Amino acid sequence: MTIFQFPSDFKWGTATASYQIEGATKEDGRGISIWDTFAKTPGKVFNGDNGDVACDSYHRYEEDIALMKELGIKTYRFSVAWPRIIPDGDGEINQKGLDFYHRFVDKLIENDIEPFCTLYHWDLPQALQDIGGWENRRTVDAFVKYSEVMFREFGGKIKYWLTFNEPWCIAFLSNFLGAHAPGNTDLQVSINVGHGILLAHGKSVQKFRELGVDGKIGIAPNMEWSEPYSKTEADQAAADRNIAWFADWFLDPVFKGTYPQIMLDCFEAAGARPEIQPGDMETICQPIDHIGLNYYTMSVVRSNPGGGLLQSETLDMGLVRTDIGWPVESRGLYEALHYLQKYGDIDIYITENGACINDGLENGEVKDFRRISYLQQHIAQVHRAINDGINLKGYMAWSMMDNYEWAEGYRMRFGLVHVDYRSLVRTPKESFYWYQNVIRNNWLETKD
Ligand code: GCO
Repeated sequence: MTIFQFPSDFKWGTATASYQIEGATKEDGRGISIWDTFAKTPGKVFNGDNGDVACDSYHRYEEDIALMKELGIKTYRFSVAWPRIIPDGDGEINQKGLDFYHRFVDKLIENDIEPFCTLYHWDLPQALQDIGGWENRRTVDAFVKYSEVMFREFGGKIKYWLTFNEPWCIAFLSNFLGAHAPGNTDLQVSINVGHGILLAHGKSVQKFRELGVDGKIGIAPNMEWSEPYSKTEADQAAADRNIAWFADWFLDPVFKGTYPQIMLDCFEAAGARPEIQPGDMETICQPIDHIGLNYYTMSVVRSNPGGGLLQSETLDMGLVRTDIGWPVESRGLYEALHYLQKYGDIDIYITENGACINDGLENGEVKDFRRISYLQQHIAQVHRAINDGINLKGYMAWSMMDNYEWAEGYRMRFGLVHVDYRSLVRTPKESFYWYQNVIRNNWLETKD
């Protein structure tokens, strides 16, 4: 048996996002978001599922927080639905939306759970998409206004902030691959969108500093770690492109004020490039306090001229997969953490990590042992990274509970707590009790 002891101030947590859990999409003045529209567009989401009810956490948050308390988490990462705060994105402020998040955040604090707030986890007000979304600089300014409202209302109460969740998904998954709202399939649009959110990030960080908010702010990229199939230069370059697409494309501008050449070349070959106005890169490049890393899987790639945008292909290495089909390789998390060191010795939080395991209820229990095994392997790598001296401050499991898995609807389950979508009854899974033990002990125990 090996015991991996964690630092005493390590922040164990869980994560969710507004559209995935809240429901109540038509209540208390909430405006429409691009996910409401996308979910109701035939053929976009499995089974036509939408977030109208989801986990109904808008009404059941007290019950959810009681479960968090039982789990023992120190911190809870959630996102705010912009259309609840400013229904059309840029106009009137909706007091009822603010009131909801005040009640919610107060309840977390009352239970000694640190709120960790994401400002944008994909529910863009539809009215802003209608004027061009992130391609239009009015959307950028509207985001800064929305974030200012949030900083003024919640500054000091919420100490940990993230501007954007998974810029790669917002830009490329949603606007080049077309799999998420708004569903565009245009490389130039996706690059414009990426540039728009980077600008919004930079301006929002400037606002945060200007207001002297008592707290810390950063951004949460998702990284799929990639390794080359062989030692050839071509395969190495293919792996480098794969990593840079997720990470460097967004983090180089934030930390260095430039886009990475390797991706500029790649996009240029496909006829696309960022449209940069004077001052943009300086605005984007603001000192931040932490990086949130979302990590799920890794890939082995090789060069394949003619193989799509990245001129590469992903090989099936026969690894165990989760029920959503993603290969399990915890070492990728460790490598990704080391990779991020090129941006300096900055605080890092794992803001998402978890497994889609669809085991259901049997006799009132969910025996999701494959999720436990996934978490155990990944948390061991977290420990290894801390031992190497990486400034890793916390780990947030995705997800607190089963929820709306975007284009997959409700069929894919990532939760530590099972949700019956008919009765909305919550049932903690085996993994919940396993994680509860890890948190209580502040160590991870392995059998070998
Ligand atoms: C994410 C997503 C989550 C997903 C999770 C599993 O940030 O990718 O934000 O919302 O549900 O990653 O796919």
